Amino acid sequence: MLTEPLNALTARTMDACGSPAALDVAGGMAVVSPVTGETVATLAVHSAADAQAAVDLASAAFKSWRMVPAPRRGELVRLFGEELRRAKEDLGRMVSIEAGKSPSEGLGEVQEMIDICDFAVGLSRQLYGLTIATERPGHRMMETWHPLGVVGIITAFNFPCAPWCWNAALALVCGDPVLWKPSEKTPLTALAVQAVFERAVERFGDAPEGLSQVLVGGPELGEALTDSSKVALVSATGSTRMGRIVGPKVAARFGRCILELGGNNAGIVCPSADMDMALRAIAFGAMGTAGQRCTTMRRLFVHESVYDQIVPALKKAYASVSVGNPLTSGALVGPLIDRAAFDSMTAALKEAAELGGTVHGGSREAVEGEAAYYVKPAIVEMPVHDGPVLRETFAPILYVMKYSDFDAALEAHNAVGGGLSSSIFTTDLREMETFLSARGSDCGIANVNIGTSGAEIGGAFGGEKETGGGRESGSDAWRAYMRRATNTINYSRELPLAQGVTFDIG
Ligand code: UN1
Repeated sequence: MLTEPLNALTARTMDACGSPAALDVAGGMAVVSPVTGETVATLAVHSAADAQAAVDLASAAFKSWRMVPAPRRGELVRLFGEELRRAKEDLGRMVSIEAGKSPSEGLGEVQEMIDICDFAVGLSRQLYGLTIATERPGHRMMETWHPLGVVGIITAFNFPCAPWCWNAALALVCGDPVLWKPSEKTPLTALAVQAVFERAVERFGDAPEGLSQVLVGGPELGEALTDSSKVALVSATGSTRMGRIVGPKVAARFGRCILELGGNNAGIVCPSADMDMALRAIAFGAMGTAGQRCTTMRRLFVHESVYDQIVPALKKAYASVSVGNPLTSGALVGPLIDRAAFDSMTAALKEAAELGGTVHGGSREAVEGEAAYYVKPAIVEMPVHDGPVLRETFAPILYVMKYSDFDAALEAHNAVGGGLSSSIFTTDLREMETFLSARGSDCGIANVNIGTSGAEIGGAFGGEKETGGGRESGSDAWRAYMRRATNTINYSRELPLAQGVTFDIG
């Protein structure tokens, strides 16, 4: 039981995060919590002109921030990581209020931010390029990495802060100011994070004004970022539909893009799989965050010899999973974000049934009244790999298909638009290595004996095909936030031309 109204809890949590944002602006943008369907705040919105001013301020900040030594820039991110640790519980609660995540998942999202800050601090001393052998005597060739410019970050409701931080922590150590356009459904978490960032800025002392800014409002603010030649890189997380708009706009002005779009992630359960482990991994991958992760497992191919072993166990787990208010109940599955999500889930299940699918679950649950949308996750046994199975429906639906031939299963696995994440459950070395090979999973993330979701920050995160091709977070993703210069230095007294070309002016 909540001991206070949700809007009071929201105000108290925002206050604890240090956010000065007014939460009851007359005529402002309503922020609705999916937990109860209540409006928890009405916020002032930025105009397109405000966005232009923010871009200009960020451009000015770039001029000085790029000259600050990278390890010193890392110090700001180190302080931010410290402040995040202090604010973890409050930020996690904001994620739960705005996105409907369980406390554990809300805190997990904040932990991803802390982890990427730690990563970025180390990176701030490792932004190095290669020294390359030259064909000319008395010459040296090397690569230098320089700050790129202003980075625009567009984020989605389902991860209201971690993806911002994957981008921002790297961008800041790379010498780039950041401009954040959060989802209209989750602006409060963004404002809370910004307040926590401001605390780090204060302790840091001499960061330029406008190094990190948040733009609250509608699509016209995203457009201001995609259309401005002063925004060097746009990193956008969201639907493939959104990416189809953002990508061409940024490309038309030769800006850079990192796109992290929809997935249609699948698992393959092979005859030799550890069934208990597979069951648990699939349950989290498919039902966690109420099926609203871009990495959610949406399709499952099960070998015919183990189908009757694992599918009944899965159906049991689906029937018994707890669905409830994430703030009060300890339930594993919280609400869908809104009515539109519920409608698209219902429509997909109807379509699946029309194609011969057997639907288990999927009903609306009576939790928190008419304005909140809680559902029993659905598992659908499909006779065909077709229709809604080929699309991403952002809801907890797992389509299960039986297979007999591994290669055919692999082919079906790859026969969808999305290319984000994938898993194989096997203890057979041949199947495992085939899945990870050039003819295996075509996704940006390919896992063995773990689910499709819950990636660590140390790896590059993103996917192929309609997922957009971008990579964020760990590994060498930092390179996207910098520009590379190839430098050739002649320290000889001669001027030999490359490729043996002569040009003797006498
Ligand atoms: C997303 O859903 O946009 O791998 C990001 C995961 C998380 C990130 C998901 N670390 O599930």
